[in-house]
Amino acid sequence: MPKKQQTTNNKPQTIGPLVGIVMGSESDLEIMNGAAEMLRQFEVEPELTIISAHRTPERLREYAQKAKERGLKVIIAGAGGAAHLPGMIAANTVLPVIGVPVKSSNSIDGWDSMLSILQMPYGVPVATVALNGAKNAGILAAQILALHDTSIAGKLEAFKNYQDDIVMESVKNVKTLGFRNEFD
Ligand code: RP5
Repeated sequence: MPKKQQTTNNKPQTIGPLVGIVMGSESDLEIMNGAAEMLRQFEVEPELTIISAHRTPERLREYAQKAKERGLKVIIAGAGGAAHLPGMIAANTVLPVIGVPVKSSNSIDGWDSMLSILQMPYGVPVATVALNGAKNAGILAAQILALHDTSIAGKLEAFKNYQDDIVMESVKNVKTLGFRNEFD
């Protein structure tokens, strides 16, 4: 459901999605859904669709060129194999693009996708996360939005604290196994 915000004349106005998640094929969805799940943890509901750089080049161009005027702030793009989607999205918009290399069925162990997304030429950056790192792409997108949204920033702080708690729980567990630790 799109969020509503109160306008000055008190009529609620629908806010469009702030993050667009795109991927080259439906076969990428299992991985790319991680970005959507992560964003929902910060109460950001992204839009999500399929765009293939090679099979739907016109659709790619239209999506990237209209993204800013449609109100998107960040685009997360994932693809496998010869993964030109993130780079070509970045070529057609000034919005920040986060690239997710996907280890797909047609991939040479993920390397083709990683290098295609990582090795962008000067002037057209793509912020590349780890292979299949869609969850981190979701967190990074939330961090970008949090620069201008204190509510998302607060949720990110809570997420960091939660991660700290999980590690400290492990520290306690490992201590009980009898290993030497003079730090804690
Ligand atoms: C890429 O080729 C897609 O992003 C996907 O990772 C991979 C395989 O696509 P399908 O053959 O499953 O459509 O373009």
